[in-house]
Amino acid sequence: MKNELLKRLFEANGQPVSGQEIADEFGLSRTAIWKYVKDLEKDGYEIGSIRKKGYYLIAVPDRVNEANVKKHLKSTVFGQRIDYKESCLSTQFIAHEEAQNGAPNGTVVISEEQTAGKGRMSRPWDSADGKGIWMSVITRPALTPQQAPQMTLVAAVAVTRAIEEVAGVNPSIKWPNDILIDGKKVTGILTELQADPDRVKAIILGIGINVNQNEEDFPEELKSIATSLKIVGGKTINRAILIAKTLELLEHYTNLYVAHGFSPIKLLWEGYSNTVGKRIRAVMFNETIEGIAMGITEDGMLNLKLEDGSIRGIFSADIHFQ
Ligand code: BTX
Repeated sequence: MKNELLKRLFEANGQPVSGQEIADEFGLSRTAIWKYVKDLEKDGYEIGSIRKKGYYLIAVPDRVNEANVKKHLKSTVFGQRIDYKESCLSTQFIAHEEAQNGAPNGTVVISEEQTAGKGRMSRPWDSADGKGIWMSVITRPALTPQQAPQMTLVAAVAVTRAIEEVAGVNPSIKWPNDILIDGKKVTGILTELQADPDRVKAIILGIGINVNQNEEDFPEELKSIATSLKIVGGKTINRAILIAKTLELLEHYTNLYVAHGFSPIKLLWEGYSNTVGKRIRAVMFNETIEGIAMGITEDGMLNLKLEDGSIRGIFSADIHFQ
């Protein structure tokens, strides 16, 4: 009911909405509607009232809750179900549990802050309160587990394009999962899998975007390697709009990948890549190799040309430019 009331207030565009009419429509008392209004005010909405006319919306909190995101959403599946938290350990933990319990394709867990946000290999992910986008998208594409790593690249293309469109900046992708601006990390993507041996049950895409942090919001150890869209572009970005655009493009590119294979994604990815052609050091969990990045394969592997001229494909590594 609270969401319904909010929707009506949004739709009225600042004009009053009659509490009595809503009460009648839903078979509630006017006091019940008034309680929902008070509840919305607790959530940070500013709501005015005019005697005999009703309630009107004055200001919306800078929150990435369901109503604020859905207002901008154009996707048909991704984001239709949103689980919003003010705070949590990690949206990734929640999404895993929800996926195991049968959450539908496109379910999104969004949190204002994470107190134990995580990157790959259990590294920490700094997730300041109200400043970024910390979300996990549960996808259930018809893919084999071997095709799952490509979803990191699908997500990277979607997020990069969304950032470009909404913030008007020029990000590039560092293989496999970093999105950089001016050489600093603005986004990280964590892809985790729930699968049977022959089919994907769910791919949980954890997406962390630094949006409205100022320099001083980053901890000391990240100041030289991390940046935000606000630092780069000089203006505050509406996070709800960026989430909606990201979900729209993520749905579009996931469908493209499932229907037409990796080739169209590969082309888009290479257009954004800052990795191809560079001399790099690739640190994997059991070895480190050096070579020139030649491009990605149809499987999403990064091809490295080694000193001896041989080509080696790698699926997952931390890469350093030399
Ligand atoms: P990664 O392992 O590639 O990057 C983690 C590394 O990035 C850290 O070791 C640190 O050096 C640096 N780092 C930490 N926080 C930030 C930050 N805010 N900005 C830039 N650099 C940082 C990348 O892993 C994958 C991150 C996914 C995060 C999302 S947020 C929603 C979801 N929930 C969750 O717990 N993780 C994902």
